[in-house]
Amino acid sequence: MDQEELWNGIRTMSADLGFADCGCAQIVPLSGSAEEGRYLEAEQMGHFGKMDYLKRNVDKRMDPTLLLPGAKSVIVFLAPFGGKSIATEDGLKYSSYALGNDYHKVIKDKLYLIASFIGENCGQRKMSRVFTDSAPVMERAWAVRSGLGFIGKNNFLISPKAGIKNFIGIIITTAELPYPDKTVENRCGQCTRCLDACSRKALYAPFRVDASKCLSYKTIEEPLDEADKERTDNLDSKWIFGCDDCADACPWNRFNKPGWPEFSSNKKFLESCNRDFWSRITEDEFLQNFKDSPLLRAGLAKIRKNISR
Ligand code: B12
Ligand code: SF4
Ligand code: SF4
Repeated sequence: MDQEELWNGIRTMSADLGFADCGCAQIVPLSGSAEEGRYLEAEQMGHFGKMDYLKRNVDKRMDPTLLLPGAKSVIVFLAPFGGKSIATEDGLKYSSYALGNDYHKVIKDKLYLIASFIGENCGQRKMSRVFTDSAPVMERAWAVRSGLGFIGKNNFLISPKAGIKNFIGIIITTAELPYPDKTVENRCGQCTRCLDACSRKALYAPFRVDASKCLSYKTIEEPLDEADKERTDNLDSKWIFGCDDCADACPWNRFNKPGWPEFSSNKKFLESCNRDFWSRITEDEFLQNFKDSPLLRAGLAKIRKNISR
């Protein structure tokens, strides 16, 4: 297969597997780029909080050939999770990305099929690795470089075709592809809805997130022993896992594609997970009920703490 045929095959498979879009970019080291500048700025300003994994492997983050020697291309896929967050009748809110099966596995299973296709059809065997939120890869930066969209003032990769509620999946491969020469200009205009919606002021300026203040960090990533006396959700409702305020405020939601069913498979069950449920459930029951869910990452003790403060 020549490069064009290979790329057409990848695009067809991507659509057949339900991805909302895909794009590719030639690998060049990001060291010295604007993306690296913004990353190092965030680190130096202490915005990564206790997410120490962001401070490690910065060399790999800036150079995908350190993850796969000889890599030539990054292929980026958008997996729609669609939908809105949910709230229990007593006001506990769960983020829209967490209503189904763990997206890492769901997306990677599909990416492996595409990686096999690349290996089988390149003439000589090509190597590929698949990632989704699982390694030091600058996923949003590569999505932009692949021509899939622009970074909004809320930091999201926004696709003019497929909106804002999309996970990013990545294949890094030694195969070469016909790289499209397209960039999507920022289309936020004068809008500031996401900044206005962020109750924590974690979005402290357009395009700038202090992740250490973000409710997504607070409810999932922040170590349990970190006291957070300032936490003030509104009186009627409380984010228990993740936060959608800056995403839900965005007018680009109207371009969202329907989310994959796997990403909302626990919706009904979570709607019943109220304060009483969380006070009664045992550790074993939690592990059993949430073994395939993104909520497993936070753990029972953290979720209980999120409810109590
Ligand atoms: C750490 C992390 C977090 C942290 C920090 C987030 C942050 N904004 O930095 C926390 C826990 C807070 C978090 C929250 C969320 N996350 Co998160 N997170 C990540 C992770 C693992 C690394 C991100 C990172 O490196 N952050 C550091 C900052 C500095 O880098 P960045 O966000 O990638 O931003 C770069 C681009 O914007 C790039 N850039 C490229 N072109 C341009 C152009 C301009 C003009 C600008 C300004 C920037 C820019 O420059 C920046 C620095 O290089 C990625 C997966 C990955 N490996 O990339 C997922 C990821 C970013 N998260 C994701 C999701 C879904 C979320 C949540 C929506 C979950 C939720 N509902 O609670 C929230 C959204 C919060 C928000 N407003 O961003 C998705 C985003 C998908 C998308 N469409 O953008 C990702 C890509 C995971 C995935 N594979 O789908 N997350
Ligand atoms: S996810 Fe919530 S807390 Fe984090 S930046 Fe967006 S609105 Fe602010
Ligand atoms: S809410 Fe408005 S400013 Fe924020 S990302 Fe969406 S379009 Fe851009």
